[in-house]
Amino acid sequence: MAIQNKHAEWTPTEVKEEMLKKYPAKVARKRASSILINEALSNTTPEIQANVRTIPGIITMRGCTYAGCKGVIMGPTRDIVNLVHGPIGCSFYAWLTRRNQTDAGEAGENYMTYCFSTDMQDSDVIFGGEKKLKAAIQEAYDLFHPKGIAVFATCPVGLIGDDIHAVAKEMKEKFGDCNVFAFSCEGYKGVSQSAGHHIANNQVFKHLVGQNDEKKPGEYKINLLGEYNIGGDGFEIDRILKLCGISNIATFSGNSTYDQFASAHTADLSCVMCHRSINYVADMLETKYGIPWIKVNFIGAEATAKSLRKIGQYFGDKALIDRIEAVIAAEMPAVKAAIADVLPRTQGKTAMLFVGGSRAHHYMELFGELGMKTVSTGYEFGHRDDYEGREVIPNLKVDADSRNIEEIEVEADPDKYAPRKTAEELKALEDGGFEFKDYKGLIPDMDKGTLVIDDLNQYEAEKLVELIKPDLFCAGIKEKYSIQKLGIPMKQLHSYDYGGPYAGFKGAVNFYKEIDRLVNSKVWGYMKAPWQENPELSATYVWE
Ligand code: CFM
Repeated sequence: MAIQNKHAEWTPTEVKEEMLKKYPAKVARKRASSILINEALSNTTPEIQANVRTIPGIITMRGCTYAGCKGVIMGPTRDIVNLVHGPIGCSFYAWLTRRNQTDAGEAGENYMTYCFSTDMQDSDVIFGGEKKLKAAIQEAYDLFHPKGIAVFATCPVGLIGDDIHAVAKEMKEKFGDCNVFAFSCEGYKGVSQSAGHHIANNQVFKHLVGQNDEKKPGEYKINLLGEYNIGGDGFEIDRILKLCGISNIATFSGNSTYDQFASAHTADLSCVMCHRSINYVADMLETKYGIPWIKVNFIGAEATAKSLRKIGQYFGDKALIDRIEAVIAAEMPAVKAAIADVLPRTQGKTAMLFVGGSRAHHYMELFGELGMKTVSTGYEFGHRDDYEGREVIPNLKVDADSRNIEEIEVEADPDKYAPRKTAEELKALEDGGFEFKDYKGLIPDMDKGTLVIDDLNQYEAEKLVELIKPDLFCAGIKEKYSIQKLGIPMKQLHSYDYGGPYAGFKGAVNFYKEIDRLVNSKVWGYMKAPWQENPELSATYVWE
């Protein structure tokens, strides 16, 4: 039966039951804890199960630890050679597949267009791959003389026990003018790419941050953490920051360079976009150097304005605050005009968002601006704090998988620690409602009765769409075609379907137009897959 694009009459409890019905009892029990019907209580946030292993047999939307480290955190850095120690596929399939853009300028170094790999073979797995790794590092150095070479471990490297850190150290000492460091980010290391973020955060902090003390020009210096310049988002944010007179010392890691990481400790405030992937660096920058951090969101015009105002409030300088207001005033008319144009066609439509570890939350802002309702959402690999807020962190269960990831000890630097604000200044800001180190999570922003689902899988996604029939489904490439075959428009929120930017003011306008086009296109409603008319095969599960 083809799905009609109208709202179904299922209650959230029935939807949940339907989603779990086909599972064996044990699987259903486990999945039930990850499917939450939001009660949106005013005093407490309901608890969800997150960051646990995907049940074998389930087709998850998640990626691996290596993907989170090499692809997500280090991938967007253009002048570090990212060398993958492993079979060629791990490097090849991570080669320019994430749309993190970069602009190296006329003479800038850019190695992102290269695919570096040790191309491990059977014999390396049997006899060890360290020699080959050494040779590959040497070759990269001879060819490019980069400032840094980062080595990434893939699954077989961990299994055979190659000591990539020893090799990196040896080569670093040998070269003298090239920082070589390694990441033990084997794909199996954690339950998802989230573990890779943490591993990358640790190593970037240990090996890169704090290397360059040179004072950068600019008055209001910030770091932008957790912004990866997908589809040019970072370019738009940088444009706005520049207009406001705010200097971005380092972006972790969209359009970034070696030197940005090395200078991050000279900024006076860290602004965290994607909390999930980079909150560790934000905390470490504060502990070691005294740089406070705040949560920001540049997805959505209102959210952008709010974030800019928050930065202005932090620095507390009238000239900056006025300039920020002037920029908002200059940018908003185009945004308002675009909303007025699309709103009659988008108002009241519904969306589902299932993306990584932060966008499912951030994009709710943009849909809100379009008058659209997010009826179900969830992360692939968010932790409970991304859902429920940072206050749950002390209560998070440390299981075998989290214990696998190194927690590095960071202390105040004896020479470089300098609190950016006095205790009184901080208190005055906080008394005025300013929030440092805070992230409230996704659940409090969801309406009562909506479904929040962690690690949604292929089967549940189809079921959810069948039952609730949203006007739009947002996820990634793995989900795209199965959703479209159900007759529902699908927008990729990882890669933006070759579109973007969607951040900032100009990005918001791009997004409004794109969503208007998608939710008002009739074509998906006409779709009928061949098997919907003539089923060729029907089957039952063994336990039925
Ligand atoms: Fe952060 Fe990201 Fe995301 Fe993420 Fe990602 Fe991404 Fe993402 Mo894809 S760092 S958690 S690991 S915002 S690649 S730019 S879109 S899953 S929601």
